[in-house]
Amino acid sequence: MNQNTIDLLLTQPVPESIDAELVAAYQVHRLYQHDHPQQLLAEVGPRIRGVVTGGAKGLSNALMDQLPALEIIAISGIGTDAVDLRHAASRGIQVTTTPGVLTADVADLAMGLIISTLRRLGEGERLVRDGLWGTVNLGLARKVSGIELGIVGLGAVGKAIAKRAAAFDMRIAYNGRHEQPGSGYRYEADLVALARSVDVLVLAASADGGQVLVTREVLEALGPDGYLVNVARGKLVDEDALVEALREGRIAGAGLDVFVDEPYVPPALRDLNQVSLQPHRGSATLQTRLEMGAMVLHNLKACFAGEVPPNRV
Ligand code: 8YV
Repeated sequence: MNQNTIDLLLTQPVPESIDAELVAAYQVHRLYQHDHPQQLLAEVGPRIRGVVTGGAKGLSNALMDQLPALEIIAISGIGTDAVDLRHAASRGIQVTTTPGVLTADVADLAMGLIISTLRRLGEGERLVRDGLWGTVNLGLARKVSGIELGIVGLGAVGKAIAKRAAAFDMRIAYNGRHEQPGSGYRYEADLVALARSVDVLVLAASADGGQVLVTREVLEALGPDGYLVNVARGKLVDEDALVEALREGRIAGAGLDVFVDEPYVPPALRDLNQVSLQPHRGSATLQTRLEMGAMVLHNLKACFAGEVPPNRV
């Protein structure tokens, strides 16, 4: 079959070379380039057989339902929380992800946010850039090496964070659905108790269950000397409670790569100095995005060849 007859919908950009490979094999339609997406959907929606999207963006049921010929949702990412898997299954639509290749990047960013937040790198940089060195006293930071680190979700990313944290002499505890005997880290079944016992709580859990893990109570337990770092999903946190806790000094600071309603970031968070912010950059390195793109291409190819895609969820 001539693959060029297959119509694909891209909800967000992919690296140039991956885009070129998609264009060589498929009819590519770019939803993100359209000011009037409904116009594009009215025109090509009935022909679309594949969607390429990101983990955070996913695909709404409303959009899925405008694509009657859809066979595959190829996620460039690991999170499936923004796709209704049951709805997709009921339509016989396959969903694929790109596991493994982004683990190191996300763990690296978690360490970056821990260091940036505790050592106040953003504030220091702003002070230097603003020409205020020697005029304004930044105050002392929080030592990173040797802290007690609580990891929420000891999956691939959580384990990669633990491995890196060990090199910083951090003592590691974790919370998750199950204890993982043999991990070598302290398990704490109660998230409030974990928050109470650590200096930094880092979120690396999946949001598939739709649950808010970091509640007011968890933030209270983290306390005025505790920090929250999130490289998983914004919706795992009660964002309003987080803003309040930060404003009132009931936690010490936060390092955030993800937010409830991206790309919206509550203005209060942008105003707070003790917060490090990133625009969802966990897997955003060229090397990793190329590997993710290659997996997306394999998954699409297998699906349209009538085979089981290698990374079907
Ligand atoms: C990116 C992610 O947002 O893997 C995920 O679930 O959230 C990130 O890697 C994204 O998927 C990039 O397309």
